[in-house]
Amino acid sequence: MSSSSSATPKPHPLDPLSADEIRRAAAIIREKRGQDTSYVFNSLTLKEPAKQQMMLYLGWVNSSSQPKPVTIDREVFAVLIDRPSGLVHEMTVNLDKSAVTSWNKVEGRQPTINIFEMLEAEREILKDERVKDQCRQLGITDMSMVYADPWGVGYHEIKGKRLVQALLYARTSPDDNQYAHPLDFNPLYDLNAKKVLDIVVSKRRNSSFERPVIPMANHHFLPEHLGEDRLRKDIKPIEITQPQGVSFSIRDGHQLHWQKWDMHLSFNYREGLVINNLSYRDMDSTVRPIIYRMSLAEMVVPYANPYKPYNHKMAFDVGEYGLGNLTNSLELGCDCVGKIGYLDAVLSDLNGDPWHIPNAICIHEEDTGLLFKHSDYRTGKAHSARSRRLVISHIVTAANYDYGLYYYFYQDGTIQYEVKATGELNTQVLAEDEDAAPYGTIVAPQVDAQHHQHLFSMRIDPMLDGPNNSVAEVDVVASDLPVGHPHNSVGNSFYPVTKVFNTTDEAKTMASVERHRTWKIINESKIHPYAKQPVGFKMMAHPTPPLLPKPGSIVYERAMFASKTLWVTPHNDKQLYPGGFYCYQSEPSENLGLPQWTKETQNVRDTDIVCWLNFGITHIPRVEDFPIMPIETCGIMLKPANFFLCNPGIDIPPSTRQSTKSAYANDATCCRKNNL
Ligand code: ABN
Ligand code: CU
Repeated sequence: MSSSSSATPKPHPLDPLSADEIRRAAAIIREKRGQDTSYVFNSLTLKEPAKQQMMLYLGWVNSSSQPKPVTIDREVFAVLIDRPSGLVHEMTVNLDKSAVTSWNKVEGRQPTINIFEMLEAEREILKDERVKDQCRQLGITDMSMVYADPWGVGYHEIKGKRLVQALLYARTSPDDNQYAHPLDFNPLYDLNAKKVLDIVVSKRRNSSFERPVIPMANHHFLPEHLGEDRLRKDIKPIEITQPQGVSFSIRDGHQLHWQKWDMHLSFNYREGLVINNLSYRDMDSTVRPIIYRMSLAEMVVPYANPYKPYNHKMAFDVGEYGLGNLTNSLELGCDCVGKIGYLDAVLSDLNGDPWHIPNAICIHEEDTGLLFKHSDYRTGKAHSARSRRLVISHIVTAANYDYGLYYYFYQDGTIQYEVKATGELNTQVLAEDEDAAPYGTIVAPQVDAQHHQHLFSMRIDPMLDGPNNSVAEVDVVASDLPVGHPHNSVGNSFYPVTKVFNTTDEAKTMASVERHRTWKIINESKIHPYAKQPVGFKMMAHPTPPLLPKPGSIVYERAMFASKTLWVTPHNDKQLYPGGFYCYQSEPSENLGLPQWTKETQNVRDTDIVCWLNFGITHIPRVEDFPIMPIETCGIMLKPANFFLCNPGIDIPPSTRQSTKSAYANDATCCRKNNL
């Protein structure tokens, strides 16, 4: 990632790799592998320095035994795949030493699939004679009208191969909505051998037909297809202007400053955007560290249909495909409006060459209504402060779905992460007389949008006023004293019950709406002078559905991270992905990631911890989600809770009619005329 405007002379240790660094790392690896050219570069990414080293570098901890490092070597973590054998090579390259410093050969594991492998798979699948023959049986002879979305298989009984199942669709024109014309068979394809291995034709469930007639009715949403006449004519422009420019600044390409917030932005092929070293400047100018590192570390989209081949639909869009790999290049004026700071991303392709995503990350400010207001009803004096948030976002396209991924920072210390799910429902074909219930909704004739969940896992490595933190669960309950008791005489009493987690086992917890459950990251060494409690930030993930597939199912065992709302683990530099590093085709019985790391009970109290906060949506598609889905949101929020000495936003200056350039709506058409 590089700033569109300025070059970075010397990288910060957490800066993503530059194009030049990617080129150099690939060259060092090529030289090391010599004549052997039977491999592709799966990923080349920054090997992040150990947290302990970074804390010294940042001055966030002091050590009498260890000096503050002035520079940290730039290291690259590379994953290569041999073709056709599928052997995986993990290599570490030290760019300062121009050397490969470690090389592991890994058997039986599948790394994240990248966009170049997906495009290659689609080309090969559509050339296959058996695929063409299946299309002919459905009455389709023009293969240029057929499209293949290569999905991971979840887990497959065929072992040792890098597999995708292709979901096939037809298009009536190159930019038609293909999800309106699903085909009824899925080729199973080996990415390393570049071969179709099998074709699975889905069976009709309650139909008199053996194969459906593919629905070819168009369900368009692009304006050029809808036609000018169908577009609304009564929308007047809203313009967002910031006549004095923006209130944020970006230093050295990745260091972001906005009012009292400071942070470092990074980006990688897997998690996409990563927020590092987040701090807030308090009223007395003390810089208070809050989070060391935060990212969307995994997600799973389990589908509900129990029949072949659809029971293999369980997308881990972070670990299987990579949010960085799936990131869009954003468009000024539509994806983000107003004055926008963009950062470009640089990833790598199958040859180990840099691959640029211009305008990958959008940084801007938004007015979010009132931050606070009070009117004195006696004097009529009112004071209102408007709330503004800093938005840092990127948008990913995961085949049919698109996810807007938004970090928000507010003036009162609130941190929010929001996912906006949009794009297109994943659809399957039905025969003319077939129904979809109870596993899907018929969103257009013969088009079945199967029920599913979107479950996300946020990795939050906190740093509240120091590296040692704890987590407390806070439930709000009615007093258990009977009505009439001296301490509950009229029965109104309720209170929060706080339980600090001591161990990884205690910390595996579920959301509870009835108990208004929240969690609090606290620093037990720092007692708030007024509240007489440890300083803290509360965490909320409401409303969070449970993972619906059953224990013992493939998806439950592979995505066990989603079976709890919160997990807390002791910090470990190697534990970044809650479904495991090699989650592509992971073995259910291995329970990779969080369940494996927490098999043994470990202390999580007053130590360096990581919180894994899960949230999501259970999506029963609506007809109105088709042909393109209006945004559905979910997310988490962190709020200071007895961290500051008062509302940290009280110093927001009042806004006025002049400062906001507000005006009455047009008299002739609106409210004032009607005295409203
Ligand atoms: N949602 C599964 C997926 C993501 C990206 C590409 C193909 C399939
Ligand atoms: Cu959905």
